Amino acid sequence: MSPGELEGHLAARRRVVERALRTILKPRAARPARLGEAMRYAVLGPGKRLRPVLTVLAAELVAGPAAGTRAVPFGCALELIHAYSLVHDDLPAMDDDDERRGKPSLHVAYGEALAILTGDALLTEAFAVVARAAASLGSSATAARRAVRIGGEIADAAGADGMVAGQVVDLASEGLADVSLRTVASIHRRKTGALIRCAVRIGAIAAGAPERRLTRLTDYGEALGLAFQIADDVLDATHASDKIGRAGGGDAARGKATYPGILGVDGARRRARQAAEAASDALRPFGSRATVLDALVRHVVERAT
Ligand code: GRG
Repeated sequence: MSPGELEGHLAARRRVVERALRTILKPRAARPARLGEAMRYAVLGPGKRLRPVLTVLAAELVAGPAAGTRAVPFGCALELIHAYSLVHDDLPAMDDDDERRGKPSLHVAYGEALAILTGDALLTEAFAVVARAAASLGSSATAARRAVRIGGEIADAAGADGMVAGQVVDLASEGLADVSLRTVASIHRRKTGALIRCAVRIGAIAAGAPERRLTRLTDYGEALGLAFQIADDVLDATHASDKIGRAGGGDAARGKATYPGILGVDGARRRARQAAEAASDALRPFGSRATVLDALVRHVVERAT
């Protein structure tokens, strides 16, 4: 599949996701206007929507286009959590970044207190979205079980054993001289990988994937998450600021533990390519129906080469 064809597939799903996000974030009577505005600023900027698009693609792969449409709100819930994580990550107490997605970070635009509260609101809203979307899976006991499972999967991926854990270990490792490859892998698996893996899984669960298919898609999501994070590290290390929406070189300046820091840029690229191969292997049972997911992981790695 050519890069143009892949972009066409992604853009179509991105449009549906953007529309749903705008509906989720429309002004509400009980919500302070400035909070609503800050939530929209955090979420509706020029992001790639990788996580919700993955959710939709995984659901489509398992059960066709209608299943993809039903999975949209679950993917949007993950995008709200992703946006909250970026807002909090940019805060002075964390990575202290003034820019995100080519714009002032939320705390620069709205102040630190509102940035913290916007993150809180987005995280909470994510679970409200899951609860409201549960009905879209149907009224059967099976549908209810799937919706509850999706809520649990999102909580596990985002919480104290997932993304938050990764962030805690990442901050604790900053500036340390000899962080092992194993620690870097564990930080990345939780900090970035957990939400990406979860995005694929909840799409598959919403669509009713049999467990053996879910296992393969989980393997895909894990390998994609790894490839994505290594590619981001490489782009940061090679100062490709146009591709990452922030100034490059930040990881090294902060003494962050990264793949290029340990393996060198070429070694990191090799590791990313291996992860992409593993992701492609996991898709094999789906045959030609999985060409978009396959092209996506290849594209993630090629961006960094
Ligand atoms: C604050 C609990 C807490 C967690 C923060 C994910 C994260 C954890 C911080 C982000 C730090 C960072 C820049 C990681 C590199 C990989 C990454 C997640 C990049 C941003 O995701 P994209 O590229 O962003 O999907 P867009 O803007 O396209 O949505």
